[in-house]
This record gives sequence, structure tokens and C-alpha cells, in this order.
Amino acid sequence: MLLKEYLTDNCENEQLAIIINNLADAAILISKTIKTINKISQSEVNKKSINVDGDLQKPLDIKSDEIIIDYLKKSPVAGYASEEQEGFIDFKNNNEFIVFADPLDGSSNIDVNVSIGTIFSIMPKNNLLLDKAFTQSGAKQKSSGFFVYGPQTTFFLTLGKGTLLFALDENIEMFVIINDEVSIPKSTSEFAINAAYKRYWNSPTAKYIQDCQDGEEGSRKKNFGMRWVGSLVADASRILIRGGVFLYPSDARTKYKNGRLRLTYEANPIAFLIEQAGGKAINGIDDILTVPVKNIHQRSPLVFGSSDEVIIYRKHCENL
Ligand code: AHM
Ligand code: MG
Repeated sequence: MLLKEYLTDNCENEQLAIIINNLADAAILISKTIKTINKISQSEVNKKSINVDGDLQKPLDIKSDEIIIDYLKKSPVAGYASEEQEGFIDFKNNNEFIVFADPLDGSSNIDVNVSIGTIFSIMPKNNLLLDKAFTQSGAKQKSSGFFVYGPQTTFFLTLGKGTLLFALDENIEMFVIINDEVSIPKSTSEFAINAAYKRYWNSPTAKYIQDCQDGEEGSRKKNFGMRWVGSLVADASRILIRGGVFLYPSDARTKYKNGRLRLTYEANPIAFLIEQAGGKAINGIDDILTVPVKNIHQRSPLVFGSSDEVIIYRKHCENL
């Protein structure tokens, strides 16, 4: 079944369906742009600037943001907030929905041919002024999803009725369903964390990871493996397909004392997809979808994946 057909049959709101179809078309163009090396010269690809949050920004980050804006201008959308823009864009209309996006997640992997992707979250404006609408908590999302530009271009989507996985059929340039009921295994023996930051970890994180590393000889009495791609979309894709737990906790670095990942366009959309696939997503103690939003670029600790592991990690945080 094609994405368009799935939306026609399952998306009760016609405007929401148009926005998702247009974001999928934007992703197809971003995927082509990434693959077509002569569209942006190699020297351009490697050029770096700094975004509002002090993070490195590359030409493909900016190009992807521009592509999304072009497609949203053709969509029934009232406003857009993105990693690449300081404030939100007001499309100056009375449309019902607002969109958040990380236009190209995995910046550090852009120039090394490792999977990167586009993350989005869609919320109703709920008759609020836009600045208030953009600070609603993740529980208000009507849909979220992410595209992975990897060996295949794939698309995880939720409308709040489960999580689906689509793949791009390049012959017809359309997304087709490859799994209509993504389900994260409850237990896992695979964790994902950037272990280079061990010296900055808080004590629940250090204890949880040490227990995993102690393997069969330790309190967990089983061996764990580790994976860390460094693109949230790629790590989330693996966890949605075969389980696992992802951890980007708050740590002792001043810049990351509230975590590194952003709540509105990274943690919230991923948390919605993970919960709809039977997993859990927390900031340590609280479910990500309940965390109050103060500003668009707010950071949050993020731990998500197979529910058994997330619950064990939460117990470590509660016992702190
Ligand atoms: P980005 O949105 O600028 O790409 O940053 C987010 C990325 C995530 O994709 C990934 O999980 C994380 O940063 C990796 O961080 P680190 O380089 O500290 O391991
Ligand atoms: Mg990102």
C-alpha cells in the first residue's frame, strides 16, 4: 500500500494528510539532493557555520530546511519551527496545524556517507497564539515521523494509531508500507550511548551502563552489545526494528547539563513513535511527552527504547 493510500484511508483530518504527503515529497527531494553530489559541491558540503544553538551547521542542513519550507508553503500550515532557525516562521494564515522539524539530523555524519535523516512533529494550533502554540507539550502531537537517508530511504510514521514503516520505491518515487505494525521487543541486550563521555555521566547512567558491561558475571546476568551511530534517526530506526535502548543523558558538560538533544523536534517526535510502537521514552524520571516546553530549542535528556530497559534505567534515577 502507498503512503498516499494509507493516509486517505486512515487520516481523519484531510489537512493533516496533505501536510504529511508534502513532507514526504520534501524528503524525497532532500534524499535526491544528498545523493547528487554535483548539486552542492564537495567544498560546499564540508563548509561549516554555527546555528542559533551554537551547533555546527552545514550547507546541506540549510538546503534541507529550505526544501521543507518550500513544501510547507504549499501546505495548510500556520507556522514552522526548525533547528536551523532561531524563532518560528509565521505563515500568516488561519490554518490549524504547526510543524517542528530537524531538517537534517546527524550533522556530523553528513560528509562521511553514514545514515542521516529528517525528523518532524505536527501539532494543532488549538486556537492559541503561535508563540504559545509552539510551547505545547509533546502529548499534543497529532503525528510525528522521521525519514532515514541510508542504504534505503525509509519513513517511520505515527498518527497516534501505532507506528508504521515505509520505504521509498525509487522507480515510482513513492513511499510504500513495509511494516504496518512496528513493535519494539520488550527486552533487549543492546544499548546505545556515546561512551566517550563516561567521565561526565551522572551516577544513574554510570551505574546502569556498568551493570550492562558486567554482563553474565554481573547483577544483570546477561551479556550486552553496544551500537552508537551518532545519528538519532539511525539509532532510533534500529531500535524500532529490533529493540535496544538509547541514552543521551544530561551530563557534567555545562552546555549539556540538560542533555544534548532538543525536546520539540527530536525527543518529542521520537518519543511519540516509540510509545506507539510499544516502547518507552523518558528524560530520566518523566515521560518525554509530559515534559513542559519553555522554548523551541530547549534541550532534554533522552532515554528510549525497549520498555524493560527504560524502566530499569528510570529506577536507577529514582533511587538517586
Ligand atoms: P544534530 O541535530 O545537529 O545532528 O545533532 C543531534 C545528533 C543526534 O543525531 C545524535 O544522536 C547526537 O547528536 C550525537 O551526539 P554526539 O556527537 O555527542 O555523540
Ligand atoms: Mg538532530
